[in-house]
Amino acid sequence: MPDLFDLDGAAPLHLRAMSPDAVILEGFARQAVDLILEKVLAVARKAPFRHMLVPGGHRMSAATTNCGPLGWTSDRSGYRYCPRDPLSDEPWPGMPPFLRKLSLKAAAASGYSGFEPDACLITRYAPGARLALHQDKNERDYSAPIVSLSLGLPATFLFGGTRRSERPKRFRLESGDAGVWGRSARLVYHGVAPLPEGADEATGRLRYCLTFRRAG
Ligand code: MD3
Ligand code: FE
Repeated sequence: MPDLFDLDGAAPLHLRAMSPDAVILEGFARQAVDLILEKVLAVARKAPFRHMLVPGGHRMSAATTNCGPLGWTSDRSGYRYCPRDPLSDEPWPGMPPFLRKLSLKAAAASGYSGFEPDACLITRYAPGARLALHQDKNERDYSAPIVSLSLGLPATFLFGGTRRSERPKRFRLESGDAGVWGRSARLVYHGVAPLPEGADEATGRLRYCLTFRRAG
């Protein structure tokens, strides 16, 4: 494995704090982008990306899939975590150990030891796709952080407050950046601005975001 992941080694961590409990580990997984992408595409061969229907009746502009024991799903009646892919009625693909370990290292580097994710939601953005301001509150236990890995085209992340009315601050998320969101940041409103056109050497005109969660 590349040296970068020897956190006991000399690899420097570039931290950007959005708030006291929301931190970006810049370039944390930059050396692993190709391998992460390979794992994502392997998951998507078994559980294809799809545009979920949301309670308002619209379809999401971003496409999603999952790996791990639980997967995030949505339909007209609401959001929930399920052990099976509703498209196939099969269990979600297993969480690749390499991805799980990366998420544990990012969590540990940010002060969360013992992170045990049971869900990894993978979101794919094409140009124009966005994620409206929302809270992640379908998980059972908010004491666990959410760990994210960004892959491919850069995006503008919107980081608000615990009330929807708070105007969000904008941050750029680049390929290989990790994020760790816990404690006072766990229930913050956040979103992603419409993805601009671009060309990434690994993903072409796409962005992927992996979010590791303790859902059940
Ligand atoms: C801050 N995804 O999947 S990842 C999501 O870039 C989601 O695809 C965004 O929001 C994306 O729900 C952002 C970073 C992230 C994830 C969860 C958070 C930031 C968060 C939960 C609370 C606060
Ligand atoms: Fe979210």
